[in-house]
Amino acid sequence: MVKITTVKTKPYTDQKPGTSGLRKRVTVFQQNQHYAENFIQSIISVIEPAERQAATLVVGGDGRFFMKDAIQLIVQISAANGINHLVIGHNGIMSTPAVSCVIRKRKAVGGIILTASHNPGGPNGDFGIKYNISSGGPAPEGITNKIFEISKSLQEYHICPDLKVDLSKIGKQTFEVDTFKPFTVEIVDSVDDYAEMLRGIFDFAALKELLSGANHINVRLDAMHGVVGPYVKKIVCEELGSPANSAVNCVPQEDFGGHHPDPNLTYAADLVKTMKGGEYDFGAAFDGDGDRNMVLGKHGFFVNPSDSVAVIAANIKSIPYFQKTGVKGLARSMPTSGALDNVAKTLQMDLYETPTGWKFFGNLMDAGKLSLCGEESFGTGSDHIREKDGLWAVLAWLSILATRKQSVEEIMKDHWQKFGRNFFTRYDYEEVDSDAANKMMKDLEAAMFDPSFKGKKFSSGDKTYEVAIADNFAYTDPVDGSVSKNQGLRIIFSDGSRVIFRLSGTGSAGATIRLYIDSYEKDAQKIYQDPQAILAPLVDIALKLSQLHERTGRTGPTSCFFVLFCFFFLNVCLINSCHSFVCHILTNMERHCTFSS
Ligand code: VG1
Ligand code: CO
Repeated sequence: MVKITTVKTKPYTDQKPGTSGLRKRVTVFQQNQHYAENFIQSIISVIEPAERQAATLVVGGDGRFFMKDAIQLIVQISAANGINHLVIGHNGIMSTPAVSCVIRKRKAVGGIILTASHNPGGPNGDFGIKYNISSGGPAPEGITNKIFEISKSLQEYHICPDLKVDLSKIGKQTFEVDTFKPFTVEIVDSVDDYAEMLRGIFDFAALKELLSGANHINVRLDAMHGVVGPYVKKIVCEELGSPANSAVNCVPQEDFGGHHPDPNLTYAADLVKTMKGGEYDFGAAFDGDGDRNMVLGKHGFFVNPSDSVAVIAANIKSIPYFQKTGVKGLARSMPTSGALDNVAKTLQMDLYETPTGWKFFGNLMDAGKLSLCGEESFGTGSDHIREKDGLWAVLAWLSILATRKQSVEEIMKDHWQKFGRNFFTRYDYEEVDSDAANKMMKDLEAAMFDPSFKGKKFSSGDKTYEVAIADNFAYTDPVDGSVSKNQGLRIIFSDGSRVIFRLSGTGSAGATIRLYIDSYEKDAQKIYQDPQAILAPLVDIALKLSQLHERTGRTGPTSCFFVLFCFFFLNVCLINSCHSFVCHILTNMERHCTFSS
């Protein structure tokens, strides 16, 4: 019989889940007494006691430092609170999309994911705990608010301190706990259920032909020492026949090898460099927990994430799953470029614009209104689960390559020709003083809400933009009517160009201000223009209007999309054979400007 102990504790005031769970430095979880215990108890407390004795919870994480400690606490606290059954990934490993898949398949009441996504790991890095509900999706705001409320008044938690499970042993372990029904911990293969799901979505025979048939393409996939490694190995290499050396950094590490497990041009620099060599036709990288993806074509041709979802939408019939389900609707987060809107309009599909964060897509999917969605922050996914899904996105792209028999670059350029092009950039100002950031947003909002603001003209160089709409984005969920306010300050000009300011909800220190710029060009003659030149006047206007630099004491962003511009140049100039000149610019610009999200 395992003993239950009730431990007295003091509530914390800062356990408010952000865009995607509670994220803090590892030291915050480790050094503050009962910090992790309190939050885990607060999560479990939102599950009705009456439900718990029939409840299954799925648990898994991205392998980062402190994950195994947190899982043992979840086991001990679940048992003491009368949860009946836990399903845990082998050695604790399970990607975010796989947890979503397993919650749905096992009809669990929910799941707990241990990850801080693309944030660095290790003893001085970040840790995170996220709660997902029975649909498999991140808990909506109604539930995360409840968790936060409980955490602010928590006086005690229940735990079975002597209960220990062996996370390395696949199979069931059962324990007698007090008067409860026997408590079962089931350790499952991290990949099996997820792989089976993908087999039902894609044409694996066609993908196998593409990756290992007579006229196969060469791919390079970088798991960045995150959780997706075992998935890539088993599915892409073993099953679809891609050679073993086409997948790199596939062993999950507690500190991600000391790197940021962030799939973008800065942090996936090794992949970019390898791709530039021209040996590979298709490249991709994933983040720590496997929900983000970056897609590259031959010679490092970069696919902007806002474009990626638009291309998948325009070619959606290449994926057998959608032939079966039909296409119910499309969605993007508000700051994501309007590339998807152009596809929706042309193909006469419904388009939804939601606040940042995957949790807002869930209701639309559950209600049968949404099939495919994406975010500018390297997230793409569909209603096969309720999380964004990095490997799914890669197989979606490979399905399009298999069907169209064209290169990534040809497909992208063809898309711009047909739908026009959205030029997009994002500037991140990380770890700025919170008070300064809040004040800047408040003052900017006040200026925007002045009645004279609408219709006002702003100029930079020879460009003039007239304000058509200025608001603080609020979203009313079309399914349950819930309202989410303060989702970003949005200025839309009369030509459709947009400037957006938003405070990040995933940082672990200070505030992060994000500035997003989106500008659309339909003229086929102009779609290969220098994006930097096109966006520069809007950046200039945005910075002047907000006084962002003056207010934060910064002279430039911590990171931005400029590197992306360089890659664009590289491609154009490769065609014009001025390769070495561009490489020179590229190296210089990379030195001055990074991009992360
Ligand atoms: C960021 C991105 C957002 C994404 C979120 C979680 O949030 O902007 O699009 O959904 O991270 O992604 P924010 O609030 O910092 O802008 V993940 O892969 O970190 O779970
Ligand atoms: Co992630």
